[in-house]
Amino acid sequence: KTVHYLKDYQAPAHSVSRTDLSFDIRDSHTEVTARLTMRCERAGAPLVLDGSAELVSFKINGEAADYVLENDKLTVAAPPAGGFIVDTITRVRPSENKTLMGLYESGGNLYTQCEPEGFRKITFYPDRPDVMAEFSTTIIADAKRYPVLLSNGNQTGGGSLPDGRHWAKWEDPFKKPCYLFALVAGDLVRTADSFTTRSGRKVAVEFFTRKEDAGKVRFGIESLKHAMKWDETRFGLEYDLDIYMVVAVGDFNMGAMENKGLNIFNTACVLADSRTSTDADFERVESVIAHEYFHNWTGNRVTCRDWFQLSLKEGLTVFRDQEFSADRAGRAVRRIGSVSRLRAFQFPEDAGPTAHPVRPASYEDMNNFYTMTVYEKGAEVVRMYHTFLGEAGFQKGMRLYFERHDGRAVTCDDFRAAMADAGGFDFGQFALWYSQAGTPVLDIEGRRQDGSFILKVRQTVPPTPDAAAKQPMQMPLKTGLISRSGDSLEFEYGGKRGTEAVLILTQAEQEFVLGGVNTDAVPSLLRGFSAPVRANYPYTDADLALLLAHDPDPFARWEAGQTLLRRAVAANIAAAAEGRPLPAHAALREALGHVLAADIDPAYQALLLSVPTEAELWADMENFDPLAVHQAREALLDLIAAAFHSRFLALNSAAREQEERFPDPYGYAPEPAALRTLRNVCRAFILRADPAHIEQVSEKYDEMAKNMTHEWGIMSAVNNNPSPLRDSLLAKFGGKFAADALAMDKYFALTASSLRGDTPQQVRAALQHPQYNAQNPNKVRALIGTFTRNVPHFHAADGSGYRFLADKILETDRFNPSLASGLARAFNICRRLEPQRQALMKAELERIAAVENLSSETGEIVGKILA
Ligand code: HT7
Ligand code: ZN
Repeated sequence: KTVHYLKDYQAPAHSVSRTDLSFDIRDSHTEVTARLTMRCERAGAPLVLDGSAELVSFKINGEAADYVLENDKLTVAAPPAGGFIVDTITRVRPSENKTLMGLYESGGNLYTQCEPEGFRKITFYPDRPDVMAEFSTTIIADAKRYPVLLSNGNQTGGGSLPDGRHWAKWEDPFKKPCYLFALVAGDLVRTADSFTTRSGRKVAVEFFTRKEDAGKVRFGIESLKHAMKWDETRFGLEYDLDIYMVVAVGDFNMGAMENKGLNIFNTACVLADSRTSTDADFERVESVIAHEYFHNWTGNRVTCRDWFQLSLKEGLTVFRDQEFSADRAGRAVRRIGSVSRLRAFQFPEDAGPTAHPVRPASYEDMNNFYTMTVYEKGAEVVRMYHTFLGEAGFQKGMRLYFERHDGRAVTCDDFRAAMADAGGFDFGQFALWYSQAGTPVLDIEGRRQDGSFILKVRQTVPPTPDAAAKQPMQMPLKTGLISRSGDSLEFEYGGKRGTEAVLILTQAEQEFVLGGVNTDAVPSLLRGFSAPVRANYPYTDADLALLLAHDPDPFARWEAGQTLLRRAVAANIAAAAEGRPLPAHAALREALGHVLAADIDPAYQALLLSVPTEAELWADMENFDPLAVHQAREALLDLIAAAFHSRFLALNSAAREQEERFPDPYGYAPEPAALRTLRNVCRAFILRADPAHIEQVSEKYDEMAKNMTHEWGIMSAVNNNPSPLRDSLLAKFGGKFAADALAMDKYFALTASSLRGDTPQQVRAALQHPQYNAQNPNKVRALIGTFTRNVPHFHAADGSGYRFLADKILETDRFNPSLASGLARAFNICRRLEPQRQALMKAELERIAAVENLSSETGEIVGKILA
């Protein structure tokens, strides 16, 4: 195995100023002709090109050249000094390529995916992001089979050829690394629109889909135009080409790809209509469309020097898409959603065998580093700059970043330097956020003393597999104080008086004196989740109830409720372990009663009523039995459902009445969507308390199923129901949406998430369903991925869930290693489980590791978990 290290970085020995490509698409294969205009940048260095395609011909300056081809590297020992031309011809077979990397076929059309190292599957090239060139692409293909021929930049030529073939030439005037190259050829329908930039340039906006999906692009187009406008208004950034194209493809490994001027999207992240998409799907489309668009500046115009710097573009662009979504609708709800995701998925990654810093120090396979840490923790790191500098200071930093680095490939340190220089702020210690893995823990105590409130903060960063000893980090701790009567208290800090302050943590142990406090106070800590840490404070339940009722910071208020709920689950676990009756949770019930009565945003109310997921609850646990945690959580949900049954019924009908008052009540818009979120929370509690209610649901299903959000909410609420009515409802759902691939993903997810005893058999049966396709990542994630989050079935005590997953990983690894290694991450939890399950999981991991020809991607993940 080859491990790549950040410390070994060397600037490229050869640059490429122009890349002229020609794709001759034939039925059995595609012939790729590449002309690279190169220059030697380090005298005497050999020329090394990456490539795994079938090489037909290789010339330097028009002459056949001597080369060695080994381990997907072509080496010319003594290339010319100065400038020279490399001409290669390669042959690729897209219909045989099931990895969905490089040039591949999906539904008869051709698409590319080059990030991070897919370009080398197409031709021989210095496949690294710091080699940036101007590209031209000529595509020649049968005009009937491939009427649409697209690549990056602007179309500069095209026409008909003999034998029913045609051609198109595209030129991209912006220098780019090859990972941003894209080509699409196929029979696609174009939906056109336009956007006029703030400087008055008209940009053509074109979306391409299969014919049957053309009716689902309107929302994506509107989202793009909102994103273009927002980037001008909030970041001062304008689009630079004359055309922006988006292509939807059903077979795709991730959400979408920001290729210059030609984004390629997983259908799940661009297509939406309210019959087949939930409100959450609409929101995802809006944010992914925005994310890819924002990459045009943060990623494409300024790119990464090397793949270790991936968070330079991804963390920053996630921060930008989060801010866009927050500005569009519901800042508080969006922020809590991002924090929940981080805690449920990134915190476990940071505490497990695959933990790595935001800027990893090494990798075996780069595909494994498109992680929650690089993306979501990376976005939190960017958010901390923003918290320290404020909006104006942060934007000044962004302007300096573009001034210094436009058109270049740079590092996270360059970004940090721009923020420091623009803001006049010392971000020296802040570098540790890029090099230290692990979620910092803050143990905080508070006391009143001589008219002040004193906070003592101890900071520890836990050991991770890459490093045992850690240094304290620089971070902002946004803090307020709440009086016993629920008022926000004023205090003095840093020479200012106000109700909130950003305390700057830098040391392992630090005291902060908040002056002028002459009354009893409860601290409101980590407001807005100002740093990606775990914060502990010895709150009493009464303190938490006070914060839940009165904290003006929506995150801190929600967090107080979550802490009460976490404590209630913990109390259930302890009682069950000791054979005691479960507690009655009177104080929690009282607090939830106030939440139910509060006149607040329904989406926020829904969040306040949500019990932390198992993945979040496991965060504080070692050596645990997942079933015991699951049962304790279920018991708490049962108690809440029973205690407030009539309130949930009333809230649901009140929300329905409000929803029906909207002019387009069932189309997507943030306000009715918020009501539906609350209604679906109510529905789940109602059917939990009264399973027999399924009969009414079944009778009235068609009347209630006003759009996919309603259908999804109803189906989720009945999904664990033991009645055969649940099976007939699910079968009806499957029949109704049989022709819609994305809606069928929901059918498979429902099948795999049911807590019913027959779920494993139903999942196996679904593998044979005519609409299931083991080569389609959306389907595999909907069925198998969902199953890995079904706690009682995946963690079945006999190990059958683990065995099932291992079988699927091995099957998938043979044709799509990225998809397989993603599935393997479900085993990350291994060493934190109780010994018996740990042994069962380990046995499956060892079975995978022993397989000959296992991919390096899956091998890296499995190897780290077993290490
Ligand atoms: N930058 C894009 C990454 C991506 C990708 C990576 C590996 C394999 C397939 C892939 N498809 C897209 C996505 C993004 O962050 O915008
Ligand atoms: Zn991205």
